[in-house]
Order: sequence, then C-alpha cells, then structure tokens
Amino acid sequence: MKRTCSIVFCLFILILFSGCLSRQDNGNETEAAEYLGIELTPVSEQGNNAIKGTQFIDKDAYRLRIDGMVERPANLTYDQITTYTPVSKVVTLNCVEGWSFTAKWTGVPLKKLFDDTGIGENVTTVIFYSTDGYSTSHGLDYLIDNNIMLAYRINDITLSQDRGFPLQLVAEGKYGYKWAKWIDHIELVNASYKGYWESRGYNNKGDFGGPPFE
Ligand SMILES: Nc1nc2c(c(=O)[nH]1)N[C@H]1C(S)=C(S)[C@@H](COP(=O)(O)O)O[C@H]1N2
Ligand SMILES: [Mo]
Repeated sequence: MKRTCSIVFCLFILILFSGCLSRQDNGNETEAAEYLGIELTPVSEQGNNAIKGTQFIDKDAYRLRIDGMVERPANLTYDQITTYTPVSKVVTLNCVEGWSFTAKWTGVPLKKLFDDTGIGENVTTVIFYSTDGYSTSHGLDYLIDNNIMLAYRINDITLSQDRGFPLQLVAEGKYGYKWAKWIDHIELVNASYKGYWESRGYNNKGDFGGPPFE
C-alpha cells in the first residue's frame, strides 16, 4: 500500500513538472513556453482575423513559386523549404487594431532562398501573395538587412492551418498586415506595390510605431 502511494505520488509530481515545461503536445511536438528567457504567448491565445478565414493548404500539392526579376525561378516543395538550415527568433506581431503577441518563430531567411534564385539587378520590391487573395510587399533591402524569415514553426510547433500553414512572413518591426500568411508566391519587381490593406489606405511602409494610414 505504502509503495503504491509513493508511485502515485511520484507520477503526480512528474505530471506537475511536465506541465511547467510544456503547454501543448502535438504528436511529437511540444510547445515552448519561453525562449532565451523570454516568455512566449501560447498559440491558443494568439489572434487571427484573416480576410477570408482559415486557408487549408495540402502539404504534398503545395509549391512556393519565386519568380519575377530573378535569374532562376523556383518552385519549392514544403520539404525543400524546411531543408534549409533553420533560424529561430523571438518576435512580436503588433496588429494596427492594438493587440499583439510574442512568439518564437523558426524558418528560413529569405536571403537563403534568394541566394539560390539570384536577384535581378534593379529589384527594389518583393511581393508576397497568399492563397486567400491577400498580398503585401516589402523593400528588398529591409528583407535582406534584417534577415527576415519565412516561418514554418511557431513556439516549436509546425504552423497549423489557422496560423498560416505552411508559411508566415515574420516582418519584424512592421505592423501585422505586413506579415502575410499562407504564402504561395513571391515576386521580385522594380516598382512599388500596394497589397490588400495598403490599397485600402494603410501605410505601405507599415513600420510599427509609425503612421498606420497613408
Ligand atoms: N493571407 C493573409 N495574411 C494575413 C492576413 C490575412 O487576412 N490574410 N491578415 C494580416 C493581419 S491584418 C494580421 S494582424 C496578421 C495576423 O497574424 P496572425 O493571424 O498570425 O495572428 O496576419 C496578416 N497576414
Ligand atoms: Mo492586423
């Protein structure tokens, strides 16, 4: 009896502590609660107000097209994207509506993808298109200088369909509307471009803390 009690007690303690280390267990993925001492917002508490709701993208049929002013257009599978050496970073997404969340993002820096496609001589702008008809753009220099990544994991968990599977742009320092989700096409151009919210009056630079409207 005494032995059974101590086993039950040990199990209880074990469960108690495993709860401190992880929040969610998704198959063999465990959600991180903190990274490098920074507390992360649980995925379950993160906002989502996409223009057409959740997009459902089939992993095997998925391709990321990179074209426009590049030397070698690419058509990458999910596995090709996740084969690049991953980088991880804690970044806060701030929506213009006033809410925000902080997450650990893991993915591939755009610079790595552009190293393979080459960048045309006069490229100034990179356009991100999503399967829901959403789009946004960024200056090429911003993306390269800040080592901006396309993320496929959040808090160590593979992006779920509602989080933007397979890819969300982690547009550090920019308002949330510059963080395209469900990206399937990237185009390099030498003209400015206004995306979904930008063509409806939101500032095209979209710097967090800067003017939200044009
Ligand atoms: N494809 C797509 N990406 C999108 C949006 C959208 O409607 N469609 N909304 C943007 C806005 S306004 C914000 S604030 C963030 C929200 O990101 P989250 O859903 O990951 O919290 O996604 C951005 N990316
Ligand atoms: Mo937003």
